[in-house]
Amino acid sequence: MDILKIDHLGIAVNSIAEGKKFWSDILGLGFEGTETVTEQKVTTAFFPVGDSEVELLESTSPNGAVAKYIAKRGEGIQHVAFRVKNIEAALNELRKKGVQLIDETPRHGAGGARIAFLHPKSTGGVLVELCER
Ligand code: CMX
Repeated sequence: MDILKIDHLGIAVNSIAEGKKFWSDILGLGFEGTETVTEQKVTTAFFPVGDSEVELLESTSPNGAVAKYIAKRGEGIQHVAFRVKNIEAALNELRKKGVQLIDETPRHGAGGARIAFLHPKSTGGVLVELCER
């Protein structure tokens, strides 16, 4: 499978407005505005860093994946996203290798990306996102 780069690091926060104070106001990263992905019950904010990005994730619902993550572990890095050339080919390869997929087929993510998650139980405890743009 062709993994091109780390696309972004997803960081779960209670509030993007609060999180932005560190990532943008203090570190000086650019702020590209927010986007709500209703299907994922999350509002996202991207901060470009060189060829990758930091993504802050604020839940839109108490039963969303990000809210559940914060309730269990507190704020912090929630997932690592790899940019792949062909997401279907990557999922097929991982399926054959016995990796537990959360998404059998790609779904819609922020910024028009097609994304799919791999289960942390199959990856040594890290929620991994594949992302094709
Ligand atoms: N990183 C590492 N481990 C995680 C995790 C994370 N982000 N989220 C959950 N886990 C662990 C839990 O700690 C738990 O481990 P134990 O069984 O050892 O306690 C295990 O995975 C299962 O967790 P759970 O609480 O039983 O199940 P959930 O209902 O919380 O579901 C998961 C977990 C990963 C399947 C679910 O959160 C999911 O489908 N995530 C993918 C979607 C997502 O996170 N979307 C938000 C980002 C949107 C975007 O970037 O666009």
